[in-house]
Amino acid sequence: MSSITLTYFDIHGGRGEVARLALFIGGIEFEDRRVKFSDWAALKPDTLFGAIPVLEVDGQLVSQCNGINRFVGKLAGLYPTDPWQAALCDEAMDAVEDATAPVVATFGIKDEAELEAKRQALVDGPLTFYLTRLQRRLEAHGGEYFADGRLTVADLKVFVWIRHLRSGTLDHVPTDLPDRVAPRLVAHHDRVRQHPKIGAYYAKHGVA
Ligand SMILES: N[C@@H](CCC(=O)N[C@@H](CS)C(=O)NCC(=O)O)C(=O)O
Repeated sequence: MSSITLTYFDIHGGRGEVARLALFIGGIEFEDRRVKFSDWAALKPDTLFGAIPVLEVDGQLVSQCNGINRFVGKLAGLYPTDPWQAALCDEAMDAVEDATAPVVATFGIKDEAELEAKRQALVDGPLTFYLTRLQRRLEAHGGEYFADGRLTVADLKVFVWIRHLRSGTLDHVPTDLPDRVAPRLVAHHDRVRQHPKIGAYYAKHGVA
């Protein structure tokens, strides 16, 4: 039995959330090390690439969220063994990363008018684009799952992303954007949310 620690910010979302969910679904014991934003500056220089999530397995460290998702997905039985299905799973996870990068680039903009303009450009550009294209990929695979005809880490990744977009925590991004642009991704989100283990996970953390 390996000793596993996942280090990520103390939020119910973001790049570390998929691994937390996958480990929980797989019934794999791990230390959920949650970093407060106020503690981050002190910790950052000691991380592998100055960023989290970081996974520690039996004293060895690895970073990069989708690599971590693949690793824990394999442990938890949530990653395809078939190479083609694995590629489809990776495609969806990396598309979410592509969609996330320009949003992250707007974090820290202090000028409200500039932030509004940049977020509006995201809504009209990459966010609508990736929502539309991911919905198309979901439909191409039957409409229920992104790969392997079953729940994989790709479904968890898209679920966490859609939840974030609808959460209202991204100023100037309308919370109904996914509903308007990609209703099948919202239906997918709702289905994943109803998975008994996902329900149990958020009940445990007191999240609605
Ligand atoms: N390519 C990395 C990106 C990791 C990353 O940028 N993480 C963010 C949180 S989601 C972070 O650590 N931000 C704090 C910082 O860069 O100082 C991955 O996929 O894990």
